[in-house]
Amino acid sequence: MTSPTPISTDVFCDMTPEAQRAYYGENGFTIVPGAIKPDHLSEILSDIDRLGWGAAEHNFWSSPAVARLVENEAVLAAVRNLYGPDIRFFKGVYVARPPAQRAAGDLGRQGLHIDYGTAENAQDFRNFSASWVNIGFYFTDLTPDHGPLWVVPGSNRRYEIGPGRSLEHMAGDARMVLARGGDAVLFHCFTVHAGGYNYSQTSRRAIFLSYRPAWAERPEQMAVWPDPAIAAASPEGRRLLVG
Ligand SMILES: O=C(O)CCC(=O)C(=O)O
Repeated sequence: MTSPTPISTDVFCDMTPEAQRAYYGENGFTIVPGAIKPDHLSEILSDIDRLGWGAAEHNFWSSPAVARLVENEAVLAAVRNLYGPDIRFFKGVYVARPPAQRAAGDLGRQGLHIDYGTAENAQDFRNFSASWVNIGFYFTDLTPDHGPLWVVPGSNRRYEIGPGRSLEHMAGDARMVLARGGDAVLFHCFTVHAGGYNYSQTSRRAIFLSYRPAWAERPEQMAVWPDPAIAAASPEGRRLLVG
């Protein structure tokens, strides 16, 4: 796959809070370089080996070093800067991608998608929170062959796209992010992105932690418009009101 110059994580070093908000609003993602200190990262990697985690691990609490990431100061400061002081952590999963052979015709990455809505698991209604951010903490350096992250800058502001459908028409605008082990990438729930496949010799390891502003608690039941309003509506109105 051809790609313009990868987005350098250096751009994000020493960003002011104002610049971070502006960049995130414009592009739908931001990076906290070196969010995990080297000693902490070593602890995490040895815990993962010791505990024998496989391709996905939801009980990441079993590693105290990994669980500490939920309160990572640098990342929480960024999330609060972007979403306000009152935030909640609501979802997390560790994901490992072992080395794989490049198959003829494959994209070299997952399909482009957004995390809002059905996302990777149609049964997971937490992804329907009205506003949230997914954070990829990368434990290994990403390279073009080692699972680069792909993002479509500005796709968070594209209102015609939605979850659960092909977004490959945006592939020409996708940029590679070569995060380093210890970096955290924050992507808005509407930002189009995809994780790269791993054609290297070593496993690609990361954890994805999701936060939302407190106000974006998922309602137990979707509100519906009153029946009389629907009955009185034109066909166009009904299309807008029903479902
Ligand atoms: O593997 C990655 O870097 C991205 C993962 C991803 O697409 C997701 O969590 O929705």
